[in-house]
Amino acid sequence: MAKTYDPNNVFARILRGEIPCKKVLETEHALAFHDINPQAPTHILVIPKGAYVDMDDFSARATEAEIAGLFRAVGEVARGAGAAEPGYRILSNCGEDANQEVPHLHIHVFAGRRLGPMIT
Ligand code: D5M
Repeated sequence: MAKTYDPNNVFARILRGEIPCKKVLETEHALAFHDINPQAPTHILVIPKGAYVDMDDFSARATEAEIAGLFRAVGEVARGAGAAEPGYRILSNCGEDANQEVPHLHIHVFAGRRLGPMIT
């Protein structure tokens, strides 16, 4: 069953310009901004401009252009943050078991320190 998108979630409001963000990059299909509660020296969120709840929803419904646009933006952000060397981590929480807080797909980009082992 398709997930219902809440148009008043915080990232939808950022996309509409109703609340501010510290913007890193904006393209036709994606917006990147600094996480309000950073878990690493660099912690950026990259989101699609379309209304998608999570990776399940996005991978099922998004157009090829939206998918390419989001992942090009993730790559550009990670490189632009100077994160490509010596490394970075990308992560996306999906649903309750992953503790997804904001129901608009977002890709976390972490960099700038030695990251711990993968959390499961
Ligand atoms: O992560 C949701 C992330 O969203 C969490 O790291 C805080 C961040 N967040 C919440 N509100 C804002 C605003 N207003 N600006 C920037 N970042 C924000 P999740 O994967 O859903 O647990």
